[in-house]
Amino acid sequence: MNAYVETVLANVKAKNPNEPEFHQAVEEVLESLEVVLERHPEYQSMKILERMTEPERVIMFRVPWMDDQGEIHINRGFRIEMNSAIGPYKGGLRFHPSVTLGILKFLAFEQVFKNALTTLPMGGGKGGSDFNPKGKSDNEIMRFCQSFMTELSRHIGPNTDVPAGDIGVGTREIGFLYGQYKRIRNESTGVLTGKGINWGGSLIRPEATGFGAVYFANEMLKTKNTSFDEKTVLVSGFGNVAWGAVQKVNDLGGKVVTLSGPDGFIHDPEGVKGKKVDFMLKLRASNKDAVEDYAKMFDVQFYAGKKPWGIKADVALPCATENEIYEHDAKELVKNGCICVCEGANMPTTIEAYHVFNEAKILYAPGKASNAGGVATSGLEMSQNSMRLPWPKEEVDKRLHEIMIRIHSTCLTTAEKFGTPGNYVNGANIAGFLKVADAMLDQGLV
Ligand code: NDP
Ligand code: 2IT
Repeated sequence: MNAYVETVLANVKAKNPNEPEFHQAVEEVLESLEVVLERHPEYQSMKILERMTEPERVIMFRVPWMDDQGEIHINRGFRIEMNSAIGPYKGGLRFHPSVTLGILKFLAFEQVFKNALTTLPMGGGKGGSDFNPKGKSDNEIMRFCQSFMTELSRHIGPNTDVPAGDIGVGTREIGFLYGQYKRIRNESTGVLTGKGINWGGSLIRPEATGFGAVYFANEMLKTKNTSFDEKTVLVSGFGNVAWGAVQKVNDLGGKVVTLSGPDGFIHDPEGVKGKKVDFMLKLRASNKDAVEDYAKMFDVQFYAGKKPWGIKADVALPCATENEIYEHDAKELVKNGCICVCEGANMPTTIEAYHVFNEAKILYAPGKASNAGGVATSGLEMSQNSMRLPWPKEEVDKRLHEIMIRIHSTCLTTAEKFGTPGNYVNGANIAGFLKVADAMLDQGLV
């Protein structure tokens, strides 16, 4: 690492103790930027890295709510408004007991580069709460969402900050949040994305992250003159992103043989198709936090406490959460002949595991490029809301597909231009960085 990058990283670690995921995300980006900084000393003299690693604003708040038995609970709510150089803060809300300030800062940091890659005018943000939806009733979830939005509403707006879903936040939660925002502000502005179709949502948004990741992976496979046809595919997670990815792999002739949850993974050699795909929605809505029910329902093998990376396959699509592919998993995937790893989740691969893929020269795409289809379609939802005109499904899907193809080629041309052809990590980090950094330079000391 060059001395400037090392100093910036050391300062980030010192100023943000106990935030290992944030350190990891920053390190991965900075690793890619050394060659950019050599060619463009102005980014160093203008302290762009120091600015980008400091959120524009962090909001932390109390979320009191009452359960069905009348007991009071207090959770912590957050919104990280990371960077607004190219548009309003944009990014999801995560409700999961593992949520901390550091996790949301890593996600907000990634979101800045991802949103820049979409080519749409969106800055980066992220928020959420350590609230655990597991085992909660619909009424409890509603009361929590209403309390959360009562505070958040004063900080967001269609031209300021536009939240959406992430882990634990789907259309049901967005509905409760949106309803409360409307009551407080008396405005029907599309201030959240991922809304229901009848109240301002966009067709294809629920599927978009998974569809987009598979469109991206398909472009990667094309560079090796191959396709999804007859490929065996490992998917992790069983949530929104995994569900979209499974559908699109099936459309393109591939076969998904695994799904996973916090409890373990299922192996379905016949493929997750037809009514099994619909069953994924039931699993997600059950608030049970487990994938084992799939194995019971369809009589397939369940591996408790394990991840799916040891199963032989051609393609891996990690779609659950961060840091789920470690160095030994990466070695296993390579050993078993996997030719392409394309991230649906945010930062599922550790830096050491990424180095394994890089050395083995297999296709590997980081989430900030390959899962950008979700937020891109959120951007398209914002456009439709502003026009007050919904687009048909085909129109949204076509735009999503075009955006993913464009992100893919931007990654490859940028990687090539900066001396590491075929390296999607460098391509994504550098292209996203240049757009945001130049916007910041244009706007003075911001
Ligand atoms: P969902 O809540 O729909 O699904 C998340 C999945 O990951 C579930 O299977 C969930 O199980 C599992 N999971 C969550 N936390 C853990 C954990 N600590 N250990 C193991 N498994 C876990 O979320 P999404 O599908 O929306 O999100 C999945 C990933 O994709 C995340 O990394 C998210 O940041 C990313 N992403 C999401 C986008 C979107 O539009 N929704 C866009 C781009 C990226 P359970 O919830 O039952 O614990
Ligand atoms: O990580 C992500 O890109 C998301 N959770 C989607 C964000 C959005 O604003 O649609």
